[in-house]
Amino acid sequence: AWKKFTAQEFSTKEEFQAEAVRHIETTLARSLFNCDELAAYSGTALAFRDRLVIEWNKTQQRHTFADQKRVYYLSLEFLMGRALDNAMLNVGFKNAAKDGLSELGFRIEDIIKQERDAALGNGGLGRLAACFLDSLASMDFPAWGYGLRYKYGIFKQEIVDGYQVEVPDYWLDFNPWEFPRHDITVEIQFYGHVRKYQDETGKNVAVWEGGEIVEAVAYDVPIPGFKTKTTNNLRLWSSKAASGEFDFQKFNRGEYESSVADQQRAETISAVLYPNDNLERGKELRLKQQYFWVAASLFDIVRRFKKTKRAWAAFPDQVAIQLNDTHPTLAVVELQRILIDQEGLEWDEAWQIVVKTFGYTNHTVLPEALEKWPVPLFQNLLPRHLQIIYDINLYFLQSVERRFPKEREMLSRVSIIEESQPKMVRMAFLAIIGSHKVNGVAELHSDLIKTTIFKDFVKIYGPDKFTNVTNGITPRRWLHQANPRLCELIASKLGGYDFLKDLTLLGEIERYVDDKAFKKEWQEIKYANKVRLARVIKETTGVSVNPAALFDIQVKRIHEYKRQQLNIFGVIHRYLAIKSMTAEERKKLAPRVSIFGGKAAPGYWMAKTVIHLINNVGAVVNNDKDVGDLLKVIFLEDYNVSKAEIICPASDLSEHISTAGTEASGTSNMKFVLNGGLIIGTCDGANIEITREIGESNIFLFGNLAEDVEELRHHHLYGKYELDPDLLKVFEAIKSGTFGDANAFSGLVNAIVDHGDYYLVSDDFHSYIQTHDLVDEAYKNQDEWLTKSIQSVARMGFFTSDRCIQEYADLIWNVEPVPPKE
Ligand code: 26V
Repeated sequence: AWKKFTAQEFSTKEEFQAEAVRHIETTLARSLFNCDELAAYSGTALAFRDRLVIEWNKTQQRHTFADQKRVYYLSLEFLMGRALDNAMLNVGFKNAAKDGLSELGFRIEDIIKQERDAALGNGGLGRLAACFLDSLASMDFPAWGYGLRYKYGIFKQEIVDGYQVEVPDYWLDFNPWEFPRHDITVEIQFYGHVRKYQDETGKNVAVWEGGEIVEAVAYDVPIPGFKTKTTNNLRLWSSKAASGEFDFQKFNRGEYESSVADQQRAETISAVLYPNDNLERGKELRLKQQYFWVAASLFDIVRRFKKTKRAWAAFPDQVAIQLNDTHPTLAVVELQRILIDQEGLEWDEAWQIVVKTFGYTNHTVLPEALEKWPVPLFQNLLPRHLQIIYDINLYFLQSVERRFPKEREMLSRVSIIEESQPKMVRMAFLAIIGSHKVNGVAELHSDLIKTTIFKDFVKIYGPDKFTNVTNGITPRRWLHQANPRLCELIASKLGGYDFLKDLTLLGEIERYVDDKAFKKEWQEIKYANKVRLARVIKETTGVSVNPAALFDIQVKRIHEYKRQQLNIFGVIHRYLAIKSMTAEERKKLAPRVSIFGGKAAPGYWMAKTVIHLINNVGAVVNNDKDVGDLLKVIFLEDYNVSKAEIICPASDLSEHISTAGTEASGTSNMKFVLNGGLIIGTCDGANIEITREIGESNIFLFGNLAEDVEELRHHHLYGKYELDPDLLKVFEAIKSGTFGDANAFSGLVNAIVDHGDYYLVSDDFHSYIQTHDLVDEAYKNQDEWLTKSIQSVARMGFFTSDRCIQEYADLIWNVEPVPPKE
């Protein structure tokens, strides 16, 4: 019999040191005499990893025995950031590590910084998936994430002479958080053809033959819950050449070069994350990534289900699959294919199972972001799937025709196949038809999809198929980890850290809005967080900023709809105003630091121009003696999750200023408010619900409403309209070369002047400037500002991702937690 083995469970600093040192000396084969920060990181990570792995194994065993319904979250992006601090805080014993490291001559903050970000995502959508994993584990749900193990995550951004330069992010050098499962592989087929025939019983049979095979290898990442032993699994698939006989034959024929080339081609599938956020380009490799990942994941899920030896009809009682946007929509087709082609189910029986299994979350209404694939490309890469899509479409359109015989024009509008040249497969429609629930990510957004892009489907299916789950964020990373001092202050008043598991408990701190000592400490913590950010700004840009100035921050992907251009035009307006002031007038002004950060998609010229302009404005303003501390303009390079952890706690004001109706939710708005920052924003996405929760007096709203956007756009194109005079002055300054070569920015200006100002920058400019003046006034009264800050934090309970996950569990998945027996 095997001896029961227990890994060393440290709880004191000495025990931690023993474990870390053992790993440094044996696992890493390094001598303690040349133990640098990277080695200390590795030893620390491995010591905590051991603890994680034990609970991870137990959790998986427990979930298997419990034999309850599991959730599978399919996402092409998981923007995880660093894992060590999260592991230490979720598992506990961070203090043991801190003291242990300190004795060895290291500061824990420096050690944590050694880790590379796991940046397998573009922005909000990928970070949401990461927050959801944290909540699922913290709430004891039996849940797995499925994604792709990109060799290169989102590129690193460097700023050279004011321009964005992209550098590859090779992050896998040393990654202690992943476990390769070389025994868990799936063969994935591409290309080939379909042979159809009738078998001896007269049944129609389709066989997908030929083509090529690529192998998927599983890499598992443990996801620890907070204050629970539940440790869930994130399974990422990596591609490699199939190790079957095929390439051996080639090899034996002496085709060494081409067999190596085949291998390279196979590995290309999981090589790189597509860096476009909200732009679909219809590249074959992207469709290959999608099918590769979906087919491997479904094979895995089906294999697990089959071990329970249940009838197929029970599949939706055991399995809930959530589609994070349309990227995994092929899963709908793949499950239908498995059921009818491989398991021999009848079409209708199979289709019922499919629809009960899937839920689809929409994350955007921008038309250029909606996925469509050319039929010829599909036909070539996935011939059997295209046939099944045609059948799904046929049965769907037949039912629509029966129910709405008088509305024949509706058929072409709702068809999965767009009758264009070439024909296109509309993935969102396929996702709706293949799911039992469709949700948007904030109230306005969920209403908009029902009245615009999916209007016909609401008529067809009724309103109950469509629902809303407003996004949320995990307070573990975005408060506990990012802002330990604020967290500690709150815990001291609430008598512990329970609020990190039930964020509505934050409401209790509102009792302290008039407590002078509390307020003072609140203010000091914000100041300290600003000092911390100012240090990063100095180190990375060389610019000194005054931590007493108002920190005004906009960090997110650069996109025209998010309107960083509105922000920088506003900054220029402020600069021009300062220049024209007398010394007396300047004295009355509140000093400001305008901070920007975010990546532009490499092919998105307009977004790159915005970055260029911000940097050029900074170069002028930051060196203007007339301006001094009154205004500084900073572009922080390479905005990512770990930078966000420093930035969010350091804002006085953050900007969420998208054209109304374009930002599905936004989630950084929640991170900033949770850390005591106020918001300037439009009536868009989750800003609306944030306002409802924290109160109108605690937010600076401005601009046109979503309901007015269509008419304004029409007016720009066909009516007579004049641009905002203050904005025109800003354009004059740009055109006169104040911020360098005017030609460089003519496209940006002309989009507004000549091309209809699609994002309504001019329409909102006046209201934006006026609202910033209100901000200045409000900031002068620090006591009231602090009241707003405290009240806002107290009322943010709704925006925990735990609440979202509970809503998904109740409304969409119908799953229960499987808590550990203590
Ligand atoms: C993503 C990609 C990735 C690369 C290839 C092409 C492509 C095309 C479309 C998309 C969809 C992006 C949708 C998205 O990121 N939406 C964001 O989702 C956040 C979480 O729900 C939400 O907070 C943001 O408002 C929304 O923009």
